[in-house]
Amino acid sequence: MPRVKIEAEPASLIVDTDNAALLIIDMQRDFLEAGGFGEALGNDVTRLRGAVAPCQAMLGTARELGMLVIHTREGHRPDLSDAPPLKLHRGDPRNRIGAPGPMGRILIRGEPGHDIVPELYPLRDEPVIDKPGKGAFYQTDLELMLRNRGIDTLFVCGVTTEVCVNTTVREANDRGFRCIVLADCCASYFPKFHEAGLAMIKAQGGIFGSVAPSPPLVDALAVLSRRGTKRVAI
Ligand code: TIU
Repeated sequence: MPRVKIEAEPASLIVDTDNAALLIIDMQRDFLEAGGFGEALGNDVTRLRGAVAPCQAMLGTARELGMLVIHTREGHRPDLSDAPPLKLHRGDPRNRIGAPGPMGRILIRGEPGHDIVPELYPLRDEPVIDKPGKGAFYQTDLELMLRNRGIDTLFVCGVTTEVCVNTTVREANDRGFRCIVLADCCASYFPKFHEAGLAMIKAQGGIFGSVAPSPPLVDALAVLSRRGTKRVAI
């Protein structure tokens, strides 16, 4: 059984990597690049760039090991029928969901801005979950996919720490999945919210999950890969 020990907070953990998946949340051009949804909301999108390289390293080592990798994207159908009016009517009408922007219609499936940044682009066999909400379990088949593959542990990366990452981790926790949030692989437009988002997850004995830095995990997974303990894909 391929196992890694992770020095996480609030406590160290042992993970059987055959039962773990890497979940990369919403690393989309709409959030990370100028002219997308994140900027339309008034944010400085450069604040998220720091998470890209750590995510790339984690993604590379997960792929080498044959770990299940799942990507998510927040966005809506072109006819907006899956978007609650409350969400649609938020903010300046010129910058709302569905409005035209330099990367196509804002936060709409199929538009360039909705897609994942090139550095972390999914491989053909990696599931991509299109989600209408902040949480990756809400109105998606993510839970079914995880249960079908016997996954009980999620390494969670992505943006933003306090919004879609936190919402997804809370949803996962209620469904019995253990989450290990990789701190440097997540980012927020607000550094204080990034820290608070991580603090809320690991407080009270890990009330929603655990938090760990990615580099030691990347190294430990690389050792497993070299030993040839690649997961047999289902
Ligand atoms: N606004 C913000 O911080 N985040 C989102 O709207 N979506 C995600 O976090 N993906």
